[in-house]
Amino acid sequence: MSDAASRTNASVSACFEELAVLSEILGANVFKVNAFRRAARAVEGLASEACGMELAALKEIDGLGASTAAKIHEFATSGTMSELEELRSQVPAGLKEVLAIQGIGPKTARAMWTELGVVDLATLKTAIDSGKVAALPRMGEKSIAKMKEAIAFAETARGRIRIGEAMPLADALVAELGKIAGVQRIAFAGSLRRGRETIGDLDILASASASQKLMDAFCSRSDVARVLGHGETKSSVLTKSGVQVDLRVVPLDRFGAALMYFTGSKDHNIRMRERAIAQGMRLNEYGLFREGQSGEVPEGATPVAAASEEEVYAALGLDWIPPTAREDRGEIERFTPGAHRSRVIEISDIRAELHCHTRASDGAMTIDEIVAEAERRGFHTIAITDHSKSQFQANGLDETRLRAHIQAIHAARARFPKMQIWAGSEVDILSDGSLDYADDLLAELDWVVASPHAALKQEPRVATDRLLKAIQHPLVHVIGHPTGRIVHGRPGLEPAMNELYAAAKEHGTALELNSHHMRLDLRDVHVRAAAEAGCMIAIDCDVHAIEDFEELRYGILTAQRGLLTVGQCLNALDAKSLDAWRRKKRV
Ligand code: DGT
Ligand code: CA
Ligand code: CA
Ligand code: ZN
Repeated sequence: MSDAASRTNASVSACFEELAVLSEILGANVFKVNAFRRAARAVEGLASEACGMELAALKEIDGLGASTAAKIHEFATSGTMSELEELRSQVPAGLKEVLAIQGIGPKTARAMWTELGVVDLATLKTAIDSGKVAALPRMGEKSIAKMKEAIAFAETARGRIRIGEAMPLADALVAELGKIAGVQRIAFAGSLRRGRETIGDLDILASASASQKLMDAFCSRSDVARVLGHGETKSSVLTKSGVQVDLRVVPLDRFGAALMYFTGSKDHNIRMRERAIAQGMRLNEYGLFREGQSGEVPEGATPVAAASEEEVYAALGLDWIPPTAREDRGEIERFTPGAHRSRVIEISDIRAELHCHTRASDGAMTIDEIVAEAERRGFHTIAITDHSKSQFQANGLDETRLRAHIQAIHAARARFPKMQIWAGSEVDILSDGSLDYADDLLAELDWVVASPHAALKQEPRVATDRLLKAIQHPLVHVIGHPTGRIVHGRPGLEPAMNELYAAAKEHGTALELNSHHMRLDLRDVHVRAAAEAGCMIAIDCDVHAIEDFEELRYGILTAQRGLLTVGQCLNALDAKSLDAWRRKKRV
């Protein structure tokens, strides 16, 4: 989290993109706007760090000029661009939310702002309701209806961040604070520990011999934008990226009870407190206590259990309940000692990646690089599934290129004799449910993932029929990201999920749990229902670059929330069984 770490090409590129958007809103000329956009793309594609380069070298880069190169230089030394700060001060902060609404670009945002006084979502809603937005040029009834929908969606999502953003932040914080002298234990709790797809705020719990020192360090980190509260046992800060972090310090011998309390969920905690009361005890963040003669817990009483979560659950007559199951969805029955339960999937069970993209379409790696990484991770199988021809913006493969790609993938087998390497495709499910390649070509592929990418606003019935058709297709192994939703981005298709589960089971087609934190599709409740319906689930990372393999962590948390058992996860099968499962679709 040092400053140097934030001066990456991605952050430089984001600055230029923001410069482009802000100057467009402010009515700058199109050449200037385009120069910023070009610079954003140029920096994004650089192989080395722009912030480490000399000014003269920067100017030579295709897509950069004297002025944009100077801005990079400024960013490298000061961590910001003065023109960007200047523009930010001229544009209302709330316009960012307005721009994030689908269908509102910088030009429309500018018109709404300058002509209608729209400065944030609230004023946008007022302007829509008063009919003023409809009076803008090129603004149809349909686009206004879509806008309203998008506003409602943005409002429900507001203030929460995706797990893929929260987790690295929490990991870094725990590692950094854990190094401070006197810190005995430290862990994150809350919705993040439960593995929810979005997180409201981060809850960190620590035990420390010198709590004031830890609190001071926490509140003075360079990443802190505002200190919301600074006490000896509880402090809260807002980071520069707008995330609230709460830190609580508790006695070491009460750490388990506190961890349990602050992990939640609230509903789970309520169930546990009721259970304690029914057994003549009281449960709070300080421990589990036996009530005295009066029916109250005496002052200064020693807890029955408090140091570890295991002890607290055991004293309540339960096995330890994993945080992902603490949602008051039947976990008490499930974790009663002696209750039958099949083992839920874990990250170490995963031995195959069945959805990934190479440079042939929109990935960053070669075939050999992907296979080598899969092998390094201890996987036995990799299926290469580049995009099909309709995905032209993702450089999807036409029939000729795909046939050559199949050859190239098969040729890699000689170089990786221990790996099971499959030539596949992520073939588009077109809006009517037909596939983007003809059956004869699909039959030449070892592995077929069929996914919806476009037409994601279909009526539920149309969407259901479209997906059913793909599930029933005899050559399709897996339905990739079945709803096409983006967490915080778009709701995606809303098919009758039960019909999909039934068909998937009947036709032996697996449903994907796409692990990427932007997708998590199927989502946790879907996984649970699909597993109960007897479907097979493929947990894949949709790898486009080497770091995407790490997204598996989010897929596994989601699968655990869905109580997916090892036996129902394709990627947990041994190499032979997985191949046998694959061949059922190839006779
Ligand atoms: P979030 O932050 O909205 O994603 O969700 P959580 O679950 O992290 O909620 P948060 O940060 O408000 O509180 C963390 C945990 O602390 C929560 O899961 C349960 C516990 N907790 C907080 N306030 C209360 C409360 O008023 N009653 C009970 N029973 N538990 C609470
Ligand atoms: Ca929280
Ligand atoms: Ca909190
Ligand atoms: Zn994909």
